[in-house]
Amino acid sequence: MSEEEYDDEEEIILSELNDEELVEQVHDDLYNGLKEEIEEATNIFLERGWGADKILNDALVEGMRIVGIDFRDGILFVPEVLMAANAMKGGMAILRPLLAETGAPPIGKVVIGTVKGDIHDIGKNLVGMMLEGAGFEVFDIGINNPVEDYLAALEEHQPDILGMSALLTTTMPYMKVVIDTLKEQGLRNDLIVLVGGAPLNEEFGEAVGADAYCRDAAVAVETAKSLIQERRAAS
Ligand code: B1M
Repeated sequence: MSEEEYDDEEEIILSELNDEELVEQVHDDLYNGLKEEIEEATNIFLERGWGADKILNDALVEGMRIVGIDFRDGILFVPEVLMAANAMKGGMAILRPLLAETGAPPIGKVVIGTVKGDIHDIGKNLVGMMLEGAGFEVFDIGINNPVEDYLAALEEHQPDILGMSALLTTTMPYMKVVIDTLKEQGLRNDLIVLVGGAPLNEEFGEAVGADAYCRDAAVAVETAKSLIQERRAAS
């Protein structure tokens, strides 16, 4: 087969796929780190009336879950996963304003960041977006944050909530360093501390002294809302 014929046969017109095929294709395109295709597919879903949360969960997050499995099993390596993450961010950037759409005044302030030694930020970004969408004012301090950066952000923004993210078993204990420092400095009781990330669980959240562990972004939003309400009712 000539190169031209091969190309012709390979070309997939995303807009001609039905919803189910397009979801499958997004999983494949994420796997292959194809950012433009992910952006195009995200826009097609929106044109077809899909909600931003459905696109996020069924197409993007599920695609990233598949990438994670092959990364774990040594089938994909860091450069490929970085490309997948970059493609995912392309889709998330389109969905961000939709997830964050809210006319309501802020219901609370949140400082959120990934802990020292850890550069994973997709989940944290998602949590930040969903919190914004729920009406919180969110200050995202990025990745690889030593305790000093958290303290500086708390001082600057005076939030109601501190959110910490960790994706590695080697970095998750750093959350305790941050919380212990807050205690030492007499700041702990002024804040609701929420923690999250794939390797954490409820027991870990309790053990490090957080107010709650959040399994995913939706739980983070619900927990943030209910703990803020409780705290305001108590005062
Ligand atoms: Co990394 N990595 N990675 N990685 N990576 C994992 C985490 C891993 C589980 C993969 C695997 O082996 N299966 C594994 C950790 C194993 C372990 O610790 N036991 C791993 C490893 C080993 C590594 C390196 C060490 C690899 C290496 O270099 N040899 C290295 C470490 C770098 C470092 O941080 N110092 C590394 C590097 C990378 C990339 C840079 C290539 C890339 C990150 C790109 C980026 O984030 N910009 C990457 C990725 C993408 C992954 C996987 C594949 C996907 C993570 C992700 O984005 N998930 C991941 C495998 C996996 O988790 N399945 C893996 C999607 C995201 C939506 O979910 O982040 O869980 P998640 O967030 C959820 C919830 O956890 C929760 O809500 C989010 C939304 O629902 N949540 C919060 C998260 N944070 C929260 C904070 C909150 C509340 C809820 O605060 C209020």
